[in-house]
Amino acid sequence: MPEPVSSVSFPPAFLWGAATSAYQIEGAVREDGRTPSIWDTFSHTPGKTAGGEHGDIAVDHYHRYRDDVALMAELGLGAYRFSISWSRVQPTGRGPAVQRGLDFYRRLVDELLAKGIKPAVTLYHWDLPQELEDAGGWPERETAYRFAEYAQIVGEALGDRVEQWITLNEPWCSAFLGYGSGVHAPGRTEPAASLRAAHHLNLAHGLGTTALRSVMPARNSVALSLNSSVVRPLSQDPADLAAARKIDDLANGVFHGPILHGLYPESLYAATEPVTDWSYVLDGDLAAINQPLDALGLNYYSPSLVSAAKPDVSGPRADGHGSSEYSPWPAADDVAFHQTPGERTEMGWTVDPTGLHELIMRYTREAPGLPLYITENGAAYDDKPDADGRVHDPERIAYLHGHLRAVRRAIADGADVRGYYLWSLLDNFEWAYGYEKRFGAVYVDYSTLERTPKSSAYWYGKAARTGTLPAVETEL
Ligand code: IFM
Repeated sequence: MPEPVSSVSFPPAFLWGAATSAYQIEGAVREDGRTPSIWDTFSHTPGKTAGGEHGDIAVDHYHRYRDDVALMAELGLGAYRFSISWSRVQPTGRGPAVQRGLDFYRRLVDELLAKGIKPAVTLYHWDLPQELEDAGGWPERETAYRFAEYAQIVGEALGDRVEQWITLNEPWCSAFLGYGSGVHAPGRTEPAASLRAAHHLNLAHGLGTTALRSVMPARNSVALSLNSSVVRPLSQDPADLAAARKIDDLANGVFHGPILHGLYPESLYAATEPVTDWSYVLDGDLAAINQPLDALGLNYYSPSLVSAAKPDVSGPRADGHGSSEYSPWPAADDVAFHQTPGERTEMGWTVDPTGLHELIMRYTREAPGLPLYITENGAAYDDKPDADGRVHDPERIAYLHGHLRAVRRAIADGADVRGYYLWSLLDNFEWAYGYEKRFGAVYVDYSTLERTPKSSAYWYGKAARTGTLPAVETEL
């Protein structure tokens, strides 16, 4: 018998959080010593973002963080995942820290702790200091060493109060959207450089983990957040299965291979041979990357459906990662992406909670014993206030309900999922899409920056306070 909808309960210690990232919400890009990151440069380059929008003000969280924390507390959230702007802390990407930059995060953490909300810090959510990109960016090995230095600085400053640490958010996007398709900063379209970037991001994770642990109390947890793809083949045809395998290597194996198992898959080396010889993987790198983790963060939105490309078929790419004439997938011109069937969000991403269950179970097998967190999950919809100024978003409630049920089902199936961070707390700057895609549980009026919790925020807050999913039709 299917479980009655209103009785889906979570373990008492389950963390109910929301997530954001620095460039998407902070604004204040020229304050207190902060210098440009690659996203400042990219978003101010004509033609790179929808309507030329940028994060100069974003949702002004830098000045409104106290109100935002108060809102989280009123909703009943137990945890908040945010990222640190590297160029606020180290304006040139190297050398001593700017204390004014760190002080902002000290104040934010203190405010969260005072309200009983657990902070989770992400060190890198895509905003590389521009000076480091000018020196070559992630395709250069030096950037990994610079990241370790930065990790140590932030660990020293906040490690006494923040227990949950995430080194990198979605390194796939940094490497392959940033240096492959160029739809993200720094906007380079160099397949070989995208694979070098992936390796140096892995190295940065490993060196950063070691640096954090050298300065933080042992009780703290170090993880990273992967946007691992759930890759499904269009058919059981061997060519389609091979296409799915290739994308799985390029989306997942390229990161979890070295991080969890200390090796890159042989099939990845073989598939990428036309593009790179991997000579930048130096002796000792794989051991440096393969640091024991305390947890793994999974970000999930939608699955991918792939097949072998048919020579006579061409058409728009359907891999959901923005439009570019360049592919983010190196050496994969023989793979075609298909739209998965079903209802879609404003991003065009299919709503499919079964993918989240599948992903969790995969990592339960891939990394037995490693606690998992869903560090991002959510949906963009075309939310608008009604005549009374209230924002009703029943589609988002249904989305959250479906995906949280999938998480609960995975726990029942033996997965050790410890928490869930809704993406996102607030409507914000959705990268190349500017402000037109609203992922927030809290609506932001971009002309006044006024915040209005949507009905999904109240629904999710109730789930957080009770540990049980309210019925979807609950009017809150
Ligand atoms: O907004 C992004 C976030 O920065 C990283 N993960 C996906 C989200 C939605 O696209």
